[in-house]
Amino acid sequence: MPPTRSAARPGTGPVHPTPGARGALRPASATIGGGFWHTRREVNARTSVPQGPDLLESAGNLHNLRLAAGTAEGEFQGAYPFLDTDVYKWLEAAAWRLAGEPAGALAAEVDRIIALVAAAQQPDGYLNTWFQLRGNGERYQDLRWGHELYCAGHLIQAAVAHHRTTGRPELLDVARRFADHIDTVFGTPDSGKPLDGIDGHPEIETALVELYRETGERRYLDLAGYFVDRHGHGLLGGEAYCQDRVPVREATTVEGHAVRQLYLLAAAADLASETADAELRAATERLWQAMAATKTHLTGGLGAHHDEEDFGDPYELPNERAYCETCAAIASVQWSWRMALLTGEARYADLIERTLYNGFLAGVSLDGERWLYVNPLQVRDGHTDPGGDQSARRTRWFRCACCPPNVMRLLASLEHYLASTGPDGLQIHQYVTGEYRADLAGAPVAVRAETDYPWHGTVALTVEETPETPWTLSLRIPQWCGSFRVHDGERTYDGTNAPVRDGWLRLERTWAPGDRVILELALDARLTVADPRVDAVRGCAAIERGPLVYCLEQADHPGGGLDAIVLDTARPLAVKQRPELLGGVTTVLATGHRRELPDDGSWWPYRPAGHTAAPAGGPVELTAIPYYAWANREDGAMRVWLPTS
Ligand code: FUB
Ligand code: ZN
Repeated sequence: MPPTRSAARPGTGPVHPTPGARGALRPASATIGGGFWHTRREVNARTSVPQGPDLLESAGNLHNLRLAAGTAEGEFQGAYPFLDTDVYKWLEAAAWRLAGEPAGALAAEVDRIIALVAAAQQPDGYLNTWFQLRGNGERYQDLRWGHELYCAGHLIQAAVAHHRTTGRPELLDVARRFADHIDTVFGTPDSGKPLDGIDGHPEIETALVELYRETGERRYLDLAGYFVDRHGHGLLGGEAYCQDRVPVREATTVEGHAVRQLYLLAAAADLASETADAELRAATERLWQAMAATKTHLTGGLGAHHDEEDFGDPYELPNERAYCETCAAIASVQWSWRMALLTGEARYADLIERTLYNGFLAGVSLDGERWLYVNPLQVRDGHTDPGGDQSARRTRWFRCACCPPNVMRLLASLEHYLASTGPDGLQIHQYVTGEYRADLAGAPVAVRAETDYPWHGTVALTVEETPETPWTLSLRIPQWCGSFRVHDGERTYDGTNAPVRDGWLRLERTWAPGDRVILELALDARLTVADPRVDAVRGCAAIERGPLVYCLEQADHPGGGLDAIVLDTARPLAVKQRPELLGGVTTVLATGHRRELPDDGSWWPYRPAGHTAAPAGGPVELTAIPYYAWANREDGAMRVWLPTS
C-alpha cells in the first residue's frame, strides 16, 4: 500500500524545539523566492543534489549498501568507516527539497536509496556498512575512530527531515530501530547497559534530540544528554581531538577537531533548551564567546590546523594554512542558530550571516559541481598544490566527501535559519526576497520581503497578515553595519534614535495588512583590520562590503602575482557592478602598488631591520571580488588580507 503523506508539516526545519523548550525564540518559517540565495539554492536543486546519486554510485557508497544487504558482490569501496554518511547527508538534502517538489524524479531517487539503506540494516537495528563488511565483526570496539554513532546520527537527521517533509515513516523506522539498538547498548555504569562510551565524532547527540522532538520519545533526549555529558571524562583516552579532554560544562574554550567540537556544542545548546539546564547553557555561551572572539577567521571559517583539522590557540589564525573546513562552517551555523533560539541574541545571527556568505559558500563552485574542503584565505604566487582532499583547487568529489553533501543539506534547508518568533513578535535574522511567517498566539503573521541584498542594502517589507493586536517586528541590524535608516510608514529612524537593543531594531505597533517598512543598510565598502594578536595578518587590511568578505584573485590582476601587492589605505574604495562576472557580482576597486621584491640573488630572505621595500612602478588598480566566488576561473593566487603601506 503506498504510504501517506498525512503527517507532513511544511515549515518544520532541522531544529524544531518542543512546545516546552525554554529557548527565548522558536524557528519561524520562511520562503526564499528570489535574489542571492534563491540563485544559489536553484543551483543546488538543479545541479548539486540531482548529481548526488551518480557520485555516490561511482564513489562506491551505494555499492557498499548493496553489499551489506547481500544484493551485490565485490569488495567494500572507500577508505573510511563513515562513508554511509555521504548517503545520509544527500538523503537529508533531498528530503528538504521534497518539501518543494514532493513528486517526480527526485522523490523516486529518494525512495530508491531509502530502500537500499533499509535493506542494509541488520535485524537488531545496527547499520554500518564498514563494520558489517570489513571490520573485525565486533561493534563499538573502536569508538575513537569507528564513527558508528556519527553515522547513526546522520541517518537519524536524514530520517527526521524525510518524515518532516513527507510524513512518511520508512526512513524514520530505520533510524528508530538503530537508535533503539544504541539505547540498549550505551549507558552509565549504573544503568545496567553493557557499554559506557561515546563516539570520537559527536553528531549523534543533536540527532537524538531531534528524534525526541519528532517522536516524543523521551529516551532519545536522555541518551543525547548522556552522550554529551560523557565527553571529557577520558573514555576515549582523553584527547581534545575527540572532545574527550574536558567536559563541556567545565570547558573554557573550543578545542580539538573543529567539526566534532561544533556538533557537540550544538547538541549542548539543544539540551539546554529542552531541559532548562542553566549550567549547560552558560557553558555554550562561554564557549561561543571564546570561539567568536579568538578563533574565528574573518570569513567565519573555523579550524586553524590542517593537522587534526582542529582549532588552534587563541588568535592563531593563519592565512594560507587556514583549514576552515567547509563542514566546520556548516556546523558553526547549526550551533549559532541553536544559540540564537536559546538566547534570543542577535550576535549569533551575525556570525551565521558572515559564515553563510563567506566561509560556507566558498565551499561550492558557482556551477554547483566542484567543491572546496579547506578554505584558505590566501594562495601564494607559485603555489604547488598537493591535490587530494585538502587542495586549494576545487575538486569534483573527495575521498573523504563529508563536505559536498553537507553543503547540499544546508542550502536545501536554508529557509529554516532565517527568522524566529518569540513572545513579542517576529524576528528577521537574515534578509532575503521571500516571505516570513509566524504564529503569534494562534494568529498568523506574514511579512513579504523584497531585496537585492547583499548587493544593495535596501530591504522592503510588507505586512501581509497580522493580528489586530500590537506586536513587535524585530529586524537585525548587522554587526558590520555602520549606519542605517528605517522608515516604518509613520516615522523614520536612523542610528541616533532607532529603538535598537542588542542588535535588534524593534518596531512595536498595531500593524495592518499593507503596512510597509523600508530598511536601508549602508553598504559602503570598508577596510577591516584584525586584533593585534593575530600575528598572521599584522600590518594588513581586508576589504569588506556588507556581509561579504572580499579577496584579490590572480585572474583580475594579469601581469604579475599578488605577493608583491600593497594596498594604499589612503585611497578611497569604489564599487562597480559586474553583471557579467562570476554570475553577477559587485566588485570593490582599490588602489595599491607592487612593492619591489628583492631579486639580488641573495641566498637569505631576511634583511636588517629598518629595510623597507620601495614601491616598484606607479599605482595599480586592484579589483576585489567576493571571497565566496573565488576559484571559479583559472588557477592562480588569491588573498583576503592585504599588506598596507
Ligand atoms: O570524520 C568525519 C568527517 O571527516 C569530519 O567531520 C571531517 O572533519 C572529516 O574529518
Ligand atoms: Zn567536511
